Amino acid sequence: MAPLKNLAQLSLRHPKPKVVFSYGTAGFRTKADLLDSTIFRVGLLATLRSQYLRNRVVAVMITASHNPPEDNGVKVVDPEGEMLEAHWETYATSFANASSVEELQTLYNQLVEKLEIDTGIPGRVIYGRDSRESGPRLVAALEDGFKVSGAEVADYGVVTTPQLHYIVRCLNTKESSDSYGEPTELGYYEKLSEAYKKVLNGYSKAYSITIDAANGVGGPKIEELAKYLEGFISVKVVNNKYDQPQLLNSNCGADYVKTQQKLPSGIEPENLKLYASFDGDADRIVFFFVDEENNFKLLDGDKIATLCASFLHDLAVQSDVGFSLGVVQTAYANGSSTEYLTNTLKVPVECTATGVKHLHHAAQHFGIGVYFEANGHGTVLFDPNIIGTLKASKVSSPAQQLAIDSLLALSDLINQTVGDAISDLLLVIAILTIKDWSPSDWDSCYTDLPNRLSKVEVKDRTIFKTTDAERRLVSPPGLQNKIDDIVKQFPKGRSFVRASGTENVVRVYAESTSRVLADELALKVSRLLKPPQ
Ligand code: G16
Repeated sequence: MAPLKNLAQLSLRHPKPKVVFSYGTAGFRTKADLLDSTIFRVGLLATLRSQYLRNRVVAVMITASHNPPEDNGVKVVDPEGEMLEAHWETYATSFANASSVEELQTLYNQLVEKLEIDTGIPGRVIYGRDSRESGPRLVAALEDGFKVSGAEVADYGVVTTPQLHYIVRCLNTKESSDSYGEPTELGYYEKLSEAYKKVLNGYSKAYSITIDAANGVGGPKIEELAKYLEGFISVKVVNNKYDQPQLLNSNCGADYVKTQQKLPSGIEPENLKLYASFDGDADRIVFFFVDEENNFKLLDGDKIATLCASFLHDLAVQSDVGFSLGVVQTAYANGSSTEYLTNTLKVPVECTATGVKHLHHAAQHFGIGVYFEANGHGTVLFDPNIIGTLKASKVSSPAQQLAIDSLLALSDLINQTVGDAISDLLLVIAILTIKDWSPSDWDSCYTDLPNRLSKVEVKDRTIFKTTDAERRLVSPPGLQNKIDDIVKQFPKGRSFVRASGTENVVRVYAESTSRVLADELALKVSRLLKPPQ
């Protein structure tokens, strides 16, 4: 095969640093100044992915989501808006780690040959980025990659991650009978707002909510959406300085609120009123409120999952269509939430490894699959066959018709491609409005076991290997037994350790019957990870 035109010349502009890259939980993620070569090479890989899929459009998102401002990242999105297929993560990793232009060219040739990719097809790739300062520079590296691969490309500018997932699916379904919508930001706002109005059919109460936008891209986008929902929702956005990227995720945002279990800066709460926090690229959301005794109350991904599962379960029964509904969680799910789902709501619960890609696939096995990570990342998937059945149902009562209409509208309101803070916000508000529930009604469904999520910096996090959906360590040898011995000393104790796929840390999760005990358990397990200095 002839060498790629310009590869040698353009590679020189993007030299590889002496770092080993790995396509992690959500793509490549590290300090932004190390990512130039990786993103240039992702340009080549994304083009090949499109060519392999016979010219379907794939997307590239440049974001580091909840990470600090100096980080950045990149991930490839498949044509239906799903995460990149797992084998291709390995190819991406090998491209990123090629130590010379010659090696990169060889890897490229080998992949083309192995998968019989027709590189005569141009390849179509769209791309977008979050509001980080390093974004434009990294976009330029990506565009250099496209100059080498000759892809047909379109730049969607600063968008939320879920908007790009939505757009790529729309582009790929444009001509088909299951068209997902207009492949534009405008199309996204119109689709969500129209669906919201349909879900709320007959409920006229306007909902007012304050949102902490983490000083990220979600702020201007939710303000834009709110214009389409005047009279239905009223949104006040705080931490909305998306044009000051050094403030991104700083003392605010979904990750801060979840891990610190406290209010973000910039919020002076009114008791019993609902608030929400987005993360930096608006693919996660958590809610919170302050009760009458001024206690901070977190309504995280587990609470969202249980709220949605119970609401959808009732609609499923009323629709009389008969399909399975299940919930997918990870090991980070609070033990009380799993117990509530299993014993009170009586819905099946599955546990997968961390990472939307794992939850998403597991949720596809259900007629309606609700998946949420405790950190607020999740959505609800409707099996396309269920949609068909709902549409074709012979209706015997107005109540049944209402349930069917609601389910169909919900399948449009809920982003089917990936967890989406904006879509999830509307979903939760719609459910609370229809149920006429206050935040404390929602919170009182079950009581979380007190828990603590800590980060520990270690010399080499790659030695931490897990099994059983990340609930147990198999390496380093002997460490799991020591954790088990500590856990036994705590009532309702549970703790596990895993290496983060987005930050250079090891995460320690602990829960027990009181905050003090959960903190103590987390501390004791954390100490095991670091040999005494
Ligand atoms: C990403 C993934 C999530 C995951 C989170 C933390 O979220 O999409 O599925 O829960 O990272 O992963 P880890 O514990 O491996 O660092 P985001 O919002 O940062 O893209």
